[in-house]
Amino acid sequence: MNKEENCVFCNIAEGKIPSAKVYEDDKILAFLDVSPTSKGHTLVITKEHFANFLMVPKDLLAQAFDVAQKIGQAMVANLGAKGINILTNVNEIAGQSVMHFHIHVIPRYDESDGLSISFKPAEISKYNPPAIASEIKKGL
Ligand code: DGP
Repeated sequence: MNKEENCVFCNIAEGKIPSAKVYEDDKILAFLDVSPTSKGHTLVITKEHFANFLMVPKDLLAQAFDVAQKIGQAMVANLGAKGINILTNVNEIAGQSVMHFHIHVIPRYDESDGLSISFKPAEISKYNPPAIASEIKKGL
């Protein structure tokens, strides 16, 4: 299994750094974020080291999202969350600070909790939709 010696999440997965665990099996671990944006903010990781979402094999990715879904359901049922944000950042430009794949599962309670996500909408015509769609399709 691929591990990185100085990776904080590899060290959490190996139990070398303590964490408040929410779920664990042989491949996946979920634990509370040390800097929570709301009560119960949880991170789901693969125990094996992958730098980000784009690098994770699809069977493992499916397992990680399955755990994220169950945790989201438990947050609604047991913490009183009124909604959930699922977030996975890829690279620094997108806000990734720990370079080990993780899914944020963020319970939402009201407008004044710690998270605000805003989109600055532009006109879609600015981006030539058929050309952009065809560039993306070429890579699939
Ligand atoms: P991101 O910015 O998407 O890479 O999120 C990384 C998250 O990891 C950030 O919300 C804080 C959390 N984090 C960083 N170090 C630790 C740690 O040692 N323990 C725990 N529980 N969370 C950590």
